Amino acid sequence: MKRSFALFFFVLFSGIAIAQTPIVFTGADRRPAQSLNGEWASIVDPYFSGLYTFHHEERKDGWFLNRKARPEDTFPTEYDFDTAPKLKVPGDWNTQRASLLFYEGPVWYERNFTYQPKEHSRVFLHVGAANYRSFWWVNGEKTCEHEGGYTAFNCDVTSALHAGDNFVVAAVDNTRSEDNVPTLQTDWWNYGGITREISLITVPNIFIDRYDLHLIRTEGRTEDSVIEGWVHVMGAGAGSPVEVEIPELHAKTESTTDANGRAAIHFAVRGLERWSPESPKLYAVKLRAESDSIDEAMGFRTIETRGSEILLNGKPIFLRGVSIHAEAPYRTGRAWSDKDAETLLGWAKELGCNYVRLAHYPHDETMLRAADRMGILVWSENPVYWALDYNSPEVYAKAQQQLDEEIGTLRNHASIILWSMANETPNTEVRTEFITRLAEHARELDGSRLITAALLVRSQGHTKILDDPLGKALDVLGFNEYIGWYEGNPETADVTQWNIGYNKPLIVSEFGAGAKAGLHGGANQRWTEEYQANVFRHQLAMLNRIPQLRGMSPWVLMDFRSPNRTLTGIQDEFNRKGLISDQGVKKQAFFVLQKAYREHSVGKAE
Ligand code: GCB
Repeated sequence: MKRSFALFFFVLFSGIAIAQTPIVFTGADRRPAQSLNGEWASIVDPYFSGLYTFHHEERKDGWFLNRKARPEDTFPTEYDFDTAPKLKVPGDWNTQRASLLFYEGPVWYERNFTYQPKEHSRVFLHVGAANYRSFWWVNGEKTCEHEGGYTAFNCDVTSALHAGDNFVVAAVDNTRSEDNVPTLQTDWWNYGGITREISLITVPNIFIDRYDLHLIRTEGRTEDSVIEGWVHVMGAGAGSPVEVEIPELHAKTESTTDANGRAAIHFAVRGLERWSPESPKLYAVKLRAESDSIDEAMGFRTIETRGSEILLNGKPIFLRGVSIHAEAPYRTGRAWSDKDAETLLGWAKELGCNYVRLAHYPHDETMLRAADRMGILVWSENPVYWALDYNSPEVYAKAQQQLDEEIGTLRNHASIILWSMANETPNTEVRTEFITRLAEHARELDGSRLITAALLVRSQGHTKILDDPLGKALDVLGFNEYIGWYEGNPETADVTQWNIGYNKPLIVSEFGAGAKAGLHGGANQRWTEEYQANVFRHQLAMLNRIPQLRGMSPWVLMDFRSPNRTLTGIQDEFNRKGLISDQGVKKQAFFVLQKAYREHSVGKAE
């Protein structure tokens, strides 16, 4: 018997349900939803014995059955979600329970809910993110598995649900591994758990799953506005009608799906106000297909390069930015709420930023909605960080899958202008091929934005050279450097020359220095606020001497947890390069940068 036949019979007769691959939605947060946020029962299972037998076979009676012990049982049931302690969802487990601060491994989650089915509809479990690998069952039936800790995914749970009482069980495993993206080494906390919001989304049988609407580039002309893109309708054949309407502009267009369920959109609009940091205008946009409709809130703007310029809506712009981790202000842990997003982006605005680099993985949709509203341009990043196994096709597939999910989910946010492919990767041929391929893939998915990456530079005496061959694949160059911190002293910046090997716009994606808030001393005494401020003064003067500098995002807005940072009394497992402490205390360097941004004394005048 051929192998495929054998597999077919095995599946047919073993009764094992093959879980579906989760799918990507655009605008999932615009759907009516039943929230599953709240308290979930949790069981910490370091040996994963809820999923594997003592001979490491996958269990048929795993903890996903949520079994209750009965008096007539002739065997023990050694787990019980009803008596297990709770964890808050969304939330990382590390900052919720002291014993889990450093925990890496599987944790089981369980939650009961009631559900009333609607006719002619499909139901998806929408997970904002679960780090890193997660397995999902509804009423004991496996519904999906997902890999990647920072992207949203949707599992079809329609057939597993029933009217009345239901339960969902998840096993979330944040074990680091060499062939994960990111890999073993990172400089941030490996927060585990269901870290972002979770809900049940109900859609009609035939529904809009993905769409892309953007303003076409006009090479500087702003009088004509043409919006183009596409709407994909899941379950539709050829010829199904699709409508896009912007009521405020009295603009409406109709199209029909092709054989792949995709309807091309192209329509001219009059009187469109372009989205920009000064005026972050969002329009209500209505999408309709069959019996489905979505109400979006979207901004329209163009982003392009011309020589070494970055043009927003046709005009040169300098990106006054800062890097941000998705770390929660005041309480630490993974950020997820509107309030977290508004606090972080509010600080960026106070600093004088028109731009942020959301490092080092895709942030959640809440953050992007806030950036859209607040008028902050965004660099969004794929977690291809440091030294992945660039030889491995499996690792490439994982990186591409995460990029597909990132772009697929976030592609309609006007705030995002840059897709970043990678951060500080080793300069080798396989790495260049790997990331060039990713960049090509990103361009195919979304030709309306710019592609970048944070590169490394090399030194020759006092000259820093940027000639990484990966620069060829990018529209905008990014690089990180730590003059005054990991090399030399603050004054080293004064004698540093720059040799940039490409005529492209350049963003200095990181520079910075560590300082403990409240620690004072001389301007050359490490870890003091004065030292950090001194590094910023010398850095800003130096960066201003790079002719093609078009932006910067110093490292980093707020102190964040990192297990690599062990200095007792100073770091205490926090990276202290924040301009603001994790408790919201502004350090001196914050005000140095704020002055430069407010006075526009850094970067080319716009
Ligand atoms: C870097 C990394 C960033 C680190 C930072 C540091 O170059 O890109 O993830 O946290 O340096 O503080 O060393």
